[in-house]
Amino acid sequence: MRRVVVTGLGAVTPLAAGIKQTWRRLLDSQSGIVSTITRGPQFVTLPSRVAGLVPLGSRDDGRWQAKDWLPASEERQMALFAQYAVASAHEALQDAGWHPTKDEDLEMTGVTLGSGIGNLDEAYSTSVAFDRGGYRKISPLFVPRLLINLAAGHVSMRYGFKGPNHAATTACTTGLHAIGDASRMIAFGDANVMVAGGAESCIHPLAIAGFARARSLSTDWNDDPTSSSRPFDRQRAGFVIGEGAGVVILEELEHAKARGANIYAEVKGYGLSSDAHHMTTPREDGQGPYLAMRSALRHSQIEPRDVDYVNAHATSTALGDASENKAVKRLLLEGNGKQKASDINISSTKGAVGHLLGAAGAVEAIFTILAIRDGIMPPTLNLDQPGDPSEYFNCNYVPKVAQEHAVNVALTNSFGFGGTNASLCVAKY
Ligand SMILES: *[C@@H]1O[C@H](CO)[C@@H](O)[C@H](O)[C@H]1NC(C)=O
Ligand SMILES: CC(=O)N[C@H]1CO[C@H](CO)[C@@H](O)[C@@H]1O
Repeated sequence: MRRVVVTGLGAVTPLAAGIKQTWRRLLDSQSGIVSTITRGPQFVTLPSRVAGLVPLGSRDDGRWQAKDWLPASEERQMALFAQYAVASAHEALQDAGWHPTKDEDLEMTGVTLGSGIGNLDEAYSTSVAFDRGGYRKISPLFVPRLLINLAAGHVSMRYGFKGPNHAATTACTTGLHAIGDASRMIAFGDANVMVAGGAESCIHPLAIAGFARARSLSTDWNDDPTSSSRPFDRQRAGFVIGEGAGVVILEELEHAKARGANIYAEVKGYGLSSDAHHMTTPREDGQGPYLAMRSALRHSQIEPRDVDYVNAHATSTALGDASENKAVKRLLLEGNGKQKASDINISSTKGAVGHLLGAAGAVEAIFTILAIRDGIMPPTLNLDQPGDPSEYFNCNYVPKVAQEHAVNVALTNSFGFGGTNASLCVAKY
């Protein structure tokens, strides 16, 4: 079996544009959640008025302005989610030092980069323009800016990568599916190097209205944005929508060693499952997440007791966090697992960045990889008091402050609407 390692990281998140600043701010317990009411009159009318927004400004300050990352011509052609993806891919490729020019290298380098929602802004504004002005109002760039797989397309065009080009779209599992699938493509021999991740930017009143109607969003903390995303906390009351992108460079182990690449971690296993239950609500017993994690560990040939850290999907919803908690405890305590719940170390970084939907799995995989590299577990912000006793939140959730602890093996989870669940197992190489 060909082994797969991680050799580069890149991200744009509500904490910063760039992974170094994002990680530093996360470990400093800072929050990227802000109020949306300055973004326009429609935002003010919505029940949820908080979001994880990518901070605007110059790249030197860890902030986002497209011109620091892309030429103006490309910026015009691309949706914002694709811009975040291309910027993150650029950062990750630089980090990996992978700049191939030979045909055989270009043919063995591929891209899997998805998004959950895509360019809602464009669909909305073009619909309105078409309704008012008809055919002459439609931009020739409408379709290229709309399509979800164009983020992957732009990355391959920019660098000439001729290997697999793929875009998963599995709601909030997208980013993790992209990385897991890419690791399989390398293991199977379709590519030696894969640029893999997810991107999202749909902080549009229509998206917020839709998620609010589905009763998924936090509405209780509009006046106190940094407190609004509170995974596992007793007062959690819905997720906070966020935007950004995460991209990792995955590489076949011998290929990475031969070129002396810096190896962050190894992808050991990947599990996928489905709830087969309901469109938006999880099964209470956490059957879906349990199956995904169990299969990730089985592929990894790693015992539950050897898992040092879990980066939870936990989005700060009442049902979702409780069902994942149940699943994690069931898996890690069963058989020859850990002795007791308090031996389980698990945190949700969504307290700091909110829920990045299609980008969440990729950004959180990066946090998990950095936890392994640095021997530090990122905190769950706003965890004042774990949920009520009947929820049995009795693990170590790394409340509020990062904890230093060697992490050799970690799981990172992502679950999406439609009942799709995935888990990735990464380990120190
Ligand atoms: C959980 O983390 C703490 C440090 O915060 C550490 O003392 C403990 O050993 C960890 N538990 C496991 C099972 O790794
Ligand atoms: C049991 C469970 O949580 N499964 C879920 C997988 O992911 C989504 C979102 O949390 C749910 O809709 C599924 O039911």
